[in-house]
Amino acid sequence: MSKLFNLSFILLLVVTMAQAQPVPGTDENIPNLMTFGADAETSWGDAHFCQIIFFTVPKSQTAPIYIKVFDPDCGGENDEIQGEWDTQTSFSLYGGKGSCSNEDAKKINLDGDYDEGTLLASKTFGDDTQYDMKWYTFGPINPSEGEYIEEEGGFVFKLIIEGVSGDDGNMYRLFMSDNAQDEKEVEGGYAFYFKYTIRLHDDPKEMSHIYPYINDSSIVSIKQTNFDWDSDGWIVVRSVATAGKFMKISKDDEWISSLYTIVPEEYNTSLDIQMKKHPSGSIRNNNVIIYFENQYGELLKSYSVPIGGVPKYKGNPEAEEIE
Ligand SMILES: [Ca+2]
Ligand SMILES: [Ca+2]
Ligand SMILES: [Ca+2]
Repeated sequence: MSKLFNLSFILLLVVTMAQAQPVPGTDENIPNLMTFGADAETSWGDAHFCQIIFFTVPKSQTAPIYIKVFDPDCGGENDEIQGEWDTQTSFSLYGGKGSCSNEDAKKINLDGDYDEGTLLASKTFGDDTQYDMKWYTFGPINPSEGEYIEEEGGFVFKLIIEGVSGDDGNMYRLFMSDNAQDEKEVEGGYAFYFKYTIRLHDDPKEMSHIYPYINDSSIVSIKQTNFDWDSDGWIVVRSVATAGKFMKISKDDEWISSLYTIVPEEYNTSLDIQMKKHPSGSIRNNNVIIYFENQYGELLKSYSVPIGGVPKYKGNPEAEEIE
């Protein structure tokens, strides 16, 4: 990656990173992240029982930061019971050398050295009413405890969420805050991920989004893969060059992939992956996995807010219909 590109990318980050630290992000409009216990049937919508989310703190930030988890327990409100509540979910925060640059941490599975780095904090939650619908706070954390990654313009932390045991679904949200008491953004900070396991809305009027970033001019196509979509509605990609193209969606307990061709206008822009439910609203409590790869099989980064803003189609407005 060239120095010039680095600089322009970081400038884009700086100007677009308001509201960057809730995960799922405000623009994503996704209700919750989801991780099932490792003993769950995959047909409930989780196949890996893990989620890895990265947080970048700009190098200008010297004051401590806090990583907060809303509803970290699995029980009571906001979670999905199977039989009785018996699920343990661990949240582990890593920093230091290798934590975020290790290639295994950028894969879909918990294989190899995905947990490389220094374990800064970890907590396992069961059916803990004291954390039900409440925030749990990791920190204070010194920004320099993250791994410095020049391409990201700062120190990066890795949060691994793992469904250790049990068969229930744990829903939660995350926030990187500059103080322990409430949720206040770290200026210029942001979150990114390579794979999302999420709960979709029940309300068909809501549209959710994911914003993978096309960072490299060697990308000629991307492959999207999703799991257990229950044939619910549509996934449509929009971009500066595409008014709207359908991507394939999976059935119950099924993986499916489809290809999308990248054109040069899309380099250094985000794609807007729109997830729209079927208007009948008949599919409820829909948990799904989605990720994107380039033609080399490397996972693309998606950002909790779109880098460079939500992409606007720049073609003929009369052509603005879904192909
Ligand atoms: Ca259970
Ligand atoms: Ca929960
Ligand atoms: Ca599902």
